[in-house]
Amino acid sequence: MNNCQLKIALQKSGRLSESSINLLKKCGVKFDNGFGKLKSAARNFPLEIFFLRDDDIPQYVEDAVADVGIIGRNILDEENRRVETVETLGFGNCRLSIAVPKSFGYESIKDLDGRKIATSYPKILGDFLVRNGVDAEIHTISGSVEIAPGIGLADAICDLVSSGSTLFSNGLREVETVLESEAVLIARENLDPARQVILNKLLFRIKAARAAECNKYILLNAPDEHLAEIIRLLPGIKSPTVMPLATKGWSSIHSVIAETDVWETVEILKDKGAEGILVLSIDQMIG
Ligand code: PRT
Ligand code: ZN
Repeated sequence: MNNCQLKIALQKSGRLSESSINLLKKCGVKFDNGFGKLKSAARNFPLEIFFLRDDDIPQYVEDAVADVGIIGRNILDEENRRVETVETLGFGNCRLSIAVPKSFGYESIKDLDGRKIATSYPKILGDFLVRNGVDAEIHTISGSVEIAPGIGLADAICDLVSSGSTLFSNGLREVETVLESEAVLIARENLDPARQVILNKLLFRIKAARAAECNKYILLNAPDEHLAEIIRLLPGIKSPTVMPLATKGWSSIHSVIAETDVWETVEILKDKGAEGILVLSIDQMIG
């Protein structure tokens, strides 16, 4: 029996945990992720899941303790490990930004010259400052970065932002975006062929699950005189399915549409006389 398994590291508890677990579940991987578990073996896929702190994942992957892992791009870029990014995952979106107190009078990046910036991301910030010809002092702290200006520790901060409410409640204003981040799947270098096969299988399922998230299945009835225009509006994967209805002069059209286009397209379809429009979620989409 071939008992080769791919070892994947996920964040144990934090902002990426739930989405990482859900992604594997959407890929049809069944496993137990009970509270406090450190590792778990999938029941129906050759995968072993480790639950770790996010900051530790790049090193574990580099050292081949895990074969692949899911982390924020921000951690990956800061750590500079010898690992490969194999897929972007579309969750955990945030940006690493520079923010200054509202009273700062910030006009351009040159205003940071000679200033002190507090951050947990000294490498990414340092590279950004060099690229922009700014000579500022970086003060590395590990947490609660947003309070640094208020307690006189720094003139500005560089931290992760998603809604912006942390900056707002600390009287800070976002002035520069240093990095756009999202969760990524990383893999160790030189994966052996047996594990590469398992990774390819997993990647195939991840891509199908991600494509499904971005698309909707649409069904509608339309008068035949507008069929040609409607077919142009709904190109689908290859082309839409068109079937005659029992009512003469009408057809049923089935297609796939980008989630972002749904409402605008539905409005046009209504103008073309479409009726009984159904928009459904897709579980997996294999092109
Ligand atoms: O315990 P462990 O080390 O595993 O977790 P952690 O506490 O270091 O990380 P965690 O769970 O906070 O974040 C994990 C990853 O989620 C990060 O590395 C990012 O890739 C991603 N992510 C997405 C975020 C945010 N959004 C985010 N908003 N990580 C942190 N924040 C923090 C930010 O640091 C700031 O304190 O949220 C605050 C800002 O949020 P807003 O909504 O007020 O702007
Ligand atoms: Zn962490």
